Amino acid sequence: MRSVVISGTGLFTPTHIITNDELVAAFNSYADAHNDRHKGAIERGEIAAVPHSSSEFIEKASGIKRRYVMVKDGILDPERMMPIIPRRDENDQSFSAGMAVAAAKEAIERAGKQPADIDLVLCGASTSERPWPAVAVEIQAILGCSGYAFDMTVACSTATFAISTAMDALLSGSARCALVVNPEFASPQINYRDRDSHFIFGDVATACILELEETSTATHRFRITDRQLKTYFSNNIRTSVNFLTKAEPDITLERFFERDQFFAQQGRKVFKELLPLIYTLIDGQLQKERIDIGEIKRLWLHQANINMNLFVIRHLLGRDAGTAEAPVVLDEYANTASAGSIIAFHKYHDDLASGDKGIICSFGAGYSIGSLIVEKV
Ligand code: CO8
Repeated sequence: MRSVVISGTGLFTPTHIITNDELVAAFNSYADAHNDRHKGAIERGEIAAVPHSSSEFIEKASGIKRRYVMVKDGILDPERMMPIIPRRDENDQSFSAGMAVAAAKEAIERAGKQPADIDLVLCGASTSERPWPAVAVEIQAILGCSGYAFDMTVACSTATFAISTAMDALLSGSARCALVVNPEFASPQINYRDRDSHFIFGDVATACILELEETSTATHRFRITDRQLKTYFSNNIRTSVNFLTKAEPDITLERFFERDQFFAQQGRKVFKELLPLIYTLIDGQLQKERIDIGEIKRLWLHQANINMNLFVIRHLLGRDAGTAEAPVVLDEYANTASAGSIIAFHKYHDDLASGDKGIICSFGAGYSIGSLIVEKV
């Protein structure tokens, strides 16, 4: 039977860094100014005061120490709490395409391919700069790829779902070589005035080249031996930003700054509901493939929250794992939505030997879970 390999990966990391301390200082200045402005209403009990955020809480609750962003200007301004991103002309390259192309070039080189070898470009991210023309088609044109291209999203599981979609195309013969890119430009979608979520996301782009094993020549190739995709509807991680907002009868500028126009979640509920779904899916997948967890050399897990990952690891292994076994990148990158597990895979796979097995697993909004068992060729 023919098999599909990931034959190259790439990573684009933005240059601007925001530490927890910087973010918290801006939030607390915003909170103080807000509380001063509404002192009377707060004292009368009409509105609640905005409590301070803290770096200690963020690191303990999430494991995040800092994040990269495409644009830092404006985010730390307590009067604005939003990046300042001038509108790009339609003839200018989009941010997402630029991020994706940078990651793609590294993946193409590592796979030993030329852009013209690629006849399918799949661009998948949690948020998109525009609905159409597809960013994937723009990326296809910039790189000079052939064939066809399209965008897709399954929130935090977009990368694993896109890899699976690319596999289908390769196995059916509708493509010979696929590029999957995940430009996660998350920072403008964060509500920097919301203490519960102002620290969660960072920007990044990842890329993977997929092809049939028989055409691949790269040194580091990973055969995908099994894939499990699963979704369950939940509003616990949600954004309601959409093209209908501007048609609402009582539309105002303030409406665009309301909570539901940004990323919002019930973090505790997500924790409680999603965890059992994740380890049940992985347990079932290993059982189906008759693989003992002891044979799994590496777990490249979704990078949203360190405590979630520790929980999944303890359930699967019956013990804690070192970072060599289950790499952590969220301390440096924060939650990068669908790119997280791919950053971990990209940075921590070269040392594995032929025959070594690992799991790339993403989970998040939807709810959605995508789990790939891979084996080094
Ligand atoms: N500073 C200080 N204290 C705080 C802060 C803060 N910033 N925030 C909350 N607190 C307080 C709370 O008020 C609460 O106080 P009290 O106990 O007095 O009520 C206390 O700290 C505990 O609060 P929580 O219960 O909310 O804290 P948790 O321990 O649950 O941690 C987390 C919060 C970190 C959000 C955690 O719940 C979490 O990470 N959950 C999992 C979430 C997850 O994995 N989500 C995945 C979403 S990503 C995804 O699917 C992609 C979506 C699309 C992305 C779009 C791009 C933007």
